[in-house]
Formats: sequence, C-alpha cells, structure tokens
Amino acid sequence: MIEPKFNPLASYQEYPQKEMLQRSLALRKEMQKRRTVRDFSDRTVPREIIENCLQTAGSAPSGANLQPWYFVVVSDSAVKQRIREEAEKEEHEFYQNRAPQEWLDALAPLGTDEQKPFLQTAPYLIAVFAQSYGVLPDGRKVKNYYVSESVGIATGMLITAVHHAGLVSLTHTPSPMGFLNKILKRPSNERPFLLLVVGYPSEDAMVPEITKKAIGEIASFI
Ligand code: IYR
Repeated sequence: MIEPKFNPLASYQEYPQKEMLQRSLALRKEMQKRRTVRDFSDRTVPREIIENCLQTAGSAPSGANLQPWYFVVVSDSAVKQRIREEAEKEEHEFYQNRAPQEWLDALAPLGTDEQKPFLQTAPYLIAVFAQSYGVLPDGRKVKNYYVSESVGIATGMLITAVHHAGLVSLTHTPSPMGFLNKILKRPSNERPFLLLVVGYPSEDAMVPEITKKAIGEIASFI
C-alpha cells in the first residue's frame, strides 16, 4: 500500500462575497454565449492555444486520479479527409437506416444531416478517447474507475476552455466511432468518446434557434 502524502492547499484563493457574486455572474454570462457551431472557417489557430485548452482539460478530477483520457489533435488535411469519409459513411447509415424516427424528430430542430464538411474545413479535430483500462509498461492491465464520468468532465472543461479562448467547437459523435482507433492508431483499451471540432466560425455561420431550460427546470434547492 502506498502511504498518502498531503500538502497545504496553497492554490486556494478566497474572494469577498461581492466579488464572488460578480465572478459567478461573469462566467455565467460568458458561458451562456457559447454555441455549438457547424459552420467553420479554415483559418489556422496557433497550436499553443490548443495545448493550453488541453492542459485545462487534463486538470479535471477523475476516478482515483487515474486520468483515463487521451486526446489526439488532428490538423493534417489527409487525416481529416479520411475521418470525414469514414464519419460520413456512418452518418449516411444513421440518417438513412439506423436512426429511429423518434431520434430523427429530436434532431429536426438542429437541422443536421449526413454531410460533415466541417471535418475537413476546421483547423483542428480533437479526438477524445476514454481508456477503459490502463496498461502498465510490462503489459499488465490496471482497472480505471468512473471512466465516462471522468472523461465527460474533462471534455466539458475542454469545451469551456476553447470557448474562453475565443474559439468555437462542435461536439461530434459519429456512431459507431471505431474507425477513429484505426485511423489514429490508438490501442484497444481506448474507446472513442467524441470528436471535438475546433476553430473559428465562418463569417456567415448560422446556428439553430434553440433555448436552454430555465433554472427552475434544471435545479431545485431543498
Ligand atoms: N451523429 C449525428 C446525429 C446527431 C446526434 C445527436 I444526439 C446530436 O445532438 C446531433 C447529431 C450527427 O452528427 O449528425
């Protein structure tokens, strides 16, 4: 058994309550401006910005701190093209055959279809992988805990970081996504979690007219 080692919580900063209120409101306003975007510009984005966003994601809490995530950042045009081809094959199947009418009805307000040009246009595709189990250097398997929860939290933080930096993103989930392991050469202990498309919006980008639930619908205080 490893003995735990503790250090003082040196990074914590307390704010006066008035400032806390302002800070909470400021972030709320900023995050409420975030939109999922499907119309991307091909403008390039410095790699360092993406690295910073990934380090924000990597600071997420995780089950037993095992950090069961891996991010592959794709900017190579040929790889993006292959991903688009494979994703569109799956999406064609989804929209033409696999999706039940109820699901298609739920998607109708978003106006999505099987064409995914943004997978080639956007400067970055970040493939997020969830490590179902870890592998030690000697090949032994290590159990991971709360994998979906952990990777979901890290992905949320990544989306927040991308928005905070001034870029837009799209959470894309072609289903099934197994082709990502093949194209990106990821091992079998990793399953594709989602593909985050990141970049600038195109100048004429449009977004669907949708609303978010009110506070009374998403939370209660007891
Ligand atoms: N993966 C498909 C369908 C899709 C599903 C959900 I749930 C969405 O919120 C949006 C789209 C696609 O990307 O078109």
